[in-house]
Amino acid sequence: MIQTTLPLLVLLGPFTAILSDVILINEQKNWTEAQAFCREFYLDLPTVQTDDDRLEIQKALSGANHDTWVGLYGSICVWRWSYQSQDLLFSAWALTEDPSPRTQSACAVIRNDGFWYATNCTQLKPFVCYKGNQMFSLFIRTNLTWIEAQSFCRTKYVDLAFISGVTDNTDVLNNLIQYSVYEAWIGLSKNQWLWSDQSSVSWPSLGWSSGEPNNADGKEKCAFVNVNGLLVDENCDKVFSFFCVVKRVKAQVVRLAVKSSALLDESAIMLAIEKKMRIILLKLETDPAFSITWRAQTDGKTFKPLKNNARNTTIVCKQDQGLYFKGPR
Ligand SMILES: [Ca+2]
Repeated sequence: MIQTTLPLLVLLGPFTAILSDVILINEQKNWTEAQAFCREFYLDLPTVQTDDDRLEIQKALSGANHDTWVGLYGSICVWRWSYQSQDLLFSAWALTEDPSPRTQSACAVIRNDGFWYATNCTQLKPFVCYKGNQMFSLFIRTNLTWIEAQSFCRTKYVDLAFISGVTDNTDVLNNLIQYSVYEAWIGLSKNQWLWSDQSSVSWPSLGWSSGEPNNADGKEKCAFVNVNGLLVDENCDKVFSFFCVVKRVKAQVVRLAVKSSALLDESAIMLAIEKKMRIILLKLETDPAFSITWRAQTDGKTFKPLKNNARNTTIVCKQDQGLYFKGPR
């Protein structure tokens, strides 16, 4: 007996079927107002980290010639390493310290007891530079503020001390003990860059304009992109036009017919087709994070027998016109 079925296959997922678009809002707002506007009417200020992001920004700007807010801002709530804005995976806070976000002091020193203490960034102290490859260098001749020390270390070496584990901490401590230093800045502060949509910051791929971020007057905690699509840190109270992220969900519906000479085991057929579809989609899409779901017919079943045998091909895939999808950005 020939049994032909006509099911609907729907491709729809929380990640894959989402197409992200950026639009330009031609209203003058400060950074906080711009963020609130995007979050109320759209999704968020955009993350501009990859070449694709920069291309999308340029497209949204479509020849307009002005500076435009994006979602990058300096957080004072999260402790991060100065080096590549890395998260704090290892810590050696002194027991008396409160490294919670409520702490007002926003920079950290290592003391000659080997523990870290939060303190005011504007104090003048010796400091430890990070030379790369778990190598450190202690500077005691000139005491600097945390920002000055960061600038010095970034110019001369890699960054302020980046302590990734016990061994690093011991190495730095031994330097302090050797030169009888009470305490010194390490590269830990609560004033690092974050994206409004919580994307993690990939420091090496951020496209800063030349000489930026320079945190002029210590007040530049937000970032805009200039006409070249490059990032510039700026006072958050300045007003600019801004970009918002708009996301649309798109689904691709595929209708297919299956020819079988026996009664169909629906679940086995569905599994086999899903496998086949995954192989096809993986070839089409660079990002594998799509999902496939089946659409039930009005009778609650996925497949239903055709009344005649007009369709006699083994598997027919037909893409509906005008629908497409794209992987997550
Ligand atoms: Ca600046």
